[in-house]
Amino acid sequence: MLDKQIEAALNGQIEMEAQSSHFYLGMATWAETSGLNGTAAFLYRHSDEERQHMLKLIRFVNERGGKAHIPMLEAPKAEFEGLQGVFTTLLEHETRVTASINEVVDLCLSRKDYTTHNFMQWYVSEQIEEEALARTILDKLAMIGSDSAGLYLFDRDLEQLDPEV
Ligand code: OFO
Repeated sequence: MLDKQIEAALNGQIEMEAQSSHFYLGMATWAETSGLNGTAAFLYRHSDEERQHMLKLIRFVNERGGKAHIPMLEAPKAEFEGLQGVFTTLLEHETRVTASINEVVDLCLSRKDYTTHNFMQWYVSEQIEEEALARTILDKLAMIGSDSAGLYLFDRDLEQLDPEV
């Protein structure tokens, strides 16, 4: 049976992953309507992957005798200050997600729930990759600046990039 405090923390994480998916959907829509189809494709895939992260948690909570709560979500941001604005917002959000995952891991250790601790390790590794990817994208954007040929190639490359590297 899942410890009640752990169950609440995992439900909080379900909300964060759902919110990530929702936020990235807002970014994808912005990109698609700004003529950035490669970026939109990347962000739609990212949004789908966040939904998978949420589902994985939902199934875990329910299978361990807890009850997953499907949260109400905050409306995603619809306007951005260009691609820099999108990926800065994304990195800030992912940093919050990482902090939240670390809190769940801490709680697992203090409650001696090694099963959930083990399950959460996948999320710990995933966060390292997601933050690194967002930083690489921001570095590339800083290099490109306002060069339109560079932005065209950046958008085209993002179409092929897997958010779950
Ligand atoms: Fe679920 O990895 Fe981002 O938020």
